[in-house]
Amino acid sequence: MRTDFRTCPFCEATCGLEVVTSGDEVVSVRGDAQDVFSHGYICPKATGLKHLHEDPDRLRTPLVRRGGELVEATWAEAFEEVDRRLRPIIGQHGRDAVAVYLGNPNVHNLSATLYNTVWLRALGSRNLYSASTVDQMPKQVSAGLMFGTMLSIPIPDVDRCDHLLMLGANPLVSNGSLMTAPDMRGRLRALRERGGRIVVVDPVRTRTAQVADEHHFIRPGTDALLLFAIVHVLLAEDLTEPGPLARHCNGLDELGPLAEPFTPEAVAPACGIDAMTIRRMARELAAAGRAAVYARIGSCTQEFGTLTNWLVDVINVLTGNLDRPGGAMFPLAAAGQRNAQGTGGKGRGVRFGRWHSRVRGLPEVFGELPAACLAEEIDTPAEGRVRALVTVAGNPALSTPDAGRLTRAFGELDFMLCLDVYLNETSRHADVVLPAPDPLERSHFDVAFNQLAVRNVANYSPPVFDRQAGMPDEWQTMLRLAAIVTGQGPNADLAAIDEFTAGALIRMELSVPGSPLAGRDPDELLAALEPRRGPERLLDLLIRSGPYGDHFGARPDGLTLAVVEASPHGVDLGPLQPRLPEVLRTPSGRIELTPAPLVADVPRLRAAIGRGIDGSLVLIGRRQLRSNNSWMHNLAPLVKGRDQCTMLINPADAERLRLVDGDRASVTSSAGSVQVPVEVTDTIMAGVVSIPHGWGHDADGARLNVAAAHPGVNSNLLADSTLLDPLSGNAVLNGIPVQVTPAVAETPVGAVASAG
Ligand SMILES: Nc1nc2c(c(=O)[nH]1)N[C@H]1C(S)=C(S)[C@@H](COP(=O)(O)OP(=O)(O)OC[C@H]3O[C@@H](n4cnc5c(=O)[nH]c(N)nc54)[C@H](O)[C@@H]3O)O[C@H]1N2
Ligand SMILES: Nc1nc2c(c(=O)[nH]1)N[C@H]1C(S)=C(S)[C@@H](COP(=O)(O)OP(=O)(O)OC[C@H]3O[C@@H](n4cnc5c(=O)[nH]c(N)nc54)[C@H](O)[C@@H]3O)O[C@H]1N2
Ligand code: SF4
Ligand SMILES: [Mo]
Repeated sequence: MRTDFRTCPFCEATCGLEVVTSGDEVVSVRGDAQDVFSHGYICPKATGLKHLHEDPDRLRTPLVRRGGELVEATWAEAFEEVDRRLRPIIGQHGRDAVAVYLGNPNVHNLSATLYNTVWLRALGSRNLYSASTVDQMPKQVSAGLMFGTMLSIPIPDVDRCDHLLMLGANPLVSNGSLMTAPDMRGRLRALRERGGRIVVVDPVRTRTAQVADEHHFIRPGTDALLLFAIVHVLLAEDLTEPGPLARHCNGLDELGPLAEPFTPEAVAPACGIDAMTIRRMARELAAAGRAAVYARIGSCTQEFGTLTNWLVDVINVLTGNLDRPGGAMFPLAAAGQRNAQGTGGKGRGVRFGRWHSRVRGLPEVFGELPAACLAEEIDTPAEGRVRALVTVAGNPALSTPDAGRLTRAFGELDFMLCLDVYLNETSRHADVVLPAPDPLERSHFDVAFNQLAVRNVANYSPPVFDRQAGMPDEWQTMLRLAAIVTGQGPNADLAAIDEFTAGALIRMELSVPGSPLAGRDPDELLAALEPRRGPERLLDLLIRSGPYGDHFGARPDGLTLAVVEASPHGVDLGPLQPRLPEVLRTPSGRIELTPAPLVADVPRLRAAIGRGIDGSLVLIGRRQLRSNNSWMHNLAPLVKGRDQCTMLINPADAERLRLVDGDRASVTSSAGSVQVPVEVTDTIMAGVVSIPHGWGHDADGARLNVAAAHPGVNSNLLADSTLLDPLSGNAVLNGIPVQVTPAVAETPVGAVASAG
């Protein structure tokens, strides 16, 4: 029996786990009571580590399509096939003919966070897509414009906050997002116990709403109107108190005229929240000692996503709560945080639209194009068409809009490569599938989520198990791809490429103005990282040159990977600290409260003021405690019991549509149609229905035996890929107009008649 401590890689909460193993068997997975951040908290998904390790459907060998069938192949054969198929496409049609889609688990994977960029740079395609544009891109755009980098996202300092206003987030189910905070239930309870108040704004009375002091139903997609009305009240009633923030801000005086038309009375009919309540919300925010506004996926995947997320931080500034304890603060992570590099206080800021998508002419954002236009880039003929697709830890067939068209478009590709641990709705279309070690067979460090956490911590997890014979680690697969796309072939010397990668990262660190390593000899630094290789070498470099680092001996008490490794329960780097103005990377060196692209989008919102609620239905999504997007439905303990993929509908709507609990409804949008069992509940507001995403596991050719037994439906067959937040290119996945009717009796549940 052996006990290992490691960080759970499944969601953003980064809980510490105690994993007991015997040989190759996982005996138990429990919360690590000594973890410096999570103190023993876990959710039901944690034991998924055991079931994922044991899942007979999880891929352990590459698959290569031969004579139409995906068959097992050796790693050498698989890489040869990738080389044979991909190189001619690049040669004939250029690099942009290869599109890449990066899925969510990449951010939870150390190999991928450090090595995706290596092979993506080597490929050099402008057709890069990711789950970011079906998720948080609006927040990244607003944060980038206001503070200067895409991860300069203010995080609610929930442990010291007295008043928390939450929109479009259900952390009691999701365990928090863009707010890494294990045990949100405990943290929210503590907030209330110290006399604080929690206000939730959501079209559903969620579990989070149930533990709040106050919950307000809101018509989907109208959060920006509500928030602008709050800004209006703060300004009109002279309730703003930016205090010392004022001298760090540009644009304070421009907010008044912008907010002018957004009176509570004007926006109330569209939001479905009365004007008196909006005024009270604003006054209470202003009166609270330490308050934070926090908005998550419901606020992003909507028509006005970027404006909404901008207004969140405008209010945090106007109430004086940005960058102060108990307000919304900037974390300072140990490794890889762009807004902690070099001198700081100023930077290059962000630029968008350096290139545009071929078909719709949509602008690039942080190097990516909207996932909502991937299908048309494949299936629209003419010069510049995407001919090959590489997916890395993504399942766009279930997670991106107009999934029906995308699935058909896969059939028009000349080559498709999936790096994935399952043969699922997406990878079943691949010509080559390359699996990855399971999470217990690899090391872990949350480069991304430490930058979004309510407390500064660092936690490294070594692998629990050896990788099975022949299985490369995922960073090695990525280097192999780098070699293939640069014409070095499938048998290139990976050690040399890795050596080059580490050297390049060192030179990049040295070139940052104000780098603590300035003037040092790159070869000496590379030698100091010996004998580490792969992600550990890069991670050690990032930690040692980072804000807590030992700066390669210059600060002998500083942090190194070795110090973190020696602390199996994590290193506590303390509560969040004020970081203004050092955190800023805007060209002006100030917070941009009214960036031009955002101001230019305000008229679009103004036009929405007058929208009434006309009795039509709109669709939103939701998350479920025992589910993780599309990919943990093959783990039996997480899917046992009642059908989770149901449509929530208010009793008034159900009665009007003659639907009874347990009936099946047919749901139709401009993109497609699905049939789904109905759950009648007054926890959802009238006029809104909710179907979770990530289901629809009834596809031929997938190898998901458990998931196929309770497939559910693919809600993204209903999402219209033409509906976007224009500034971020983010898909509108909440607030989709739908028609609902009782389903025709003979059609089996889950059957799909896709239009579009
Ligand atoms: N309608 C609607 N759609 C949504 C959302 C919504 O709220 N509503 N939410 C959106 C959000 S927030 C997100 S993040 C996306 C998620 O969208 P995706 O990232 O496209 O989908 P996932 O379900 O996370 O799929 C992850 C894939 O990675 C594979 N995988 C898991 N671990 C590894 C690994 O270590 N290596 C490799 N190579 N593969 C691995 C899994 O088998 C799976 O195929 O969905 C989005 N789609
Ligand atoms: N158990 C579990 N945990 C997860 C995931 C999972 O699939 N399962 N996925 C992970 C991922 S990838 C992410 S991005 C995070 C997301 O984390 P959260 O943002 O907390 O996600 P949800 O639980 O979907 O909560 C979103 C809420 O927004 C509401 N909403 C929908 N439309 C609107 C709107 O227009 N306005 C307002 N105000 N509210 C609206 C929905 O009713 C829902 O309650 O969760 C992560 N954690
Ligand atoms: S809350 Fe997230 S990180 Fe914590 S145990 Fe559950 S899935 Fe893992
Ligand atoms: Mo996400």
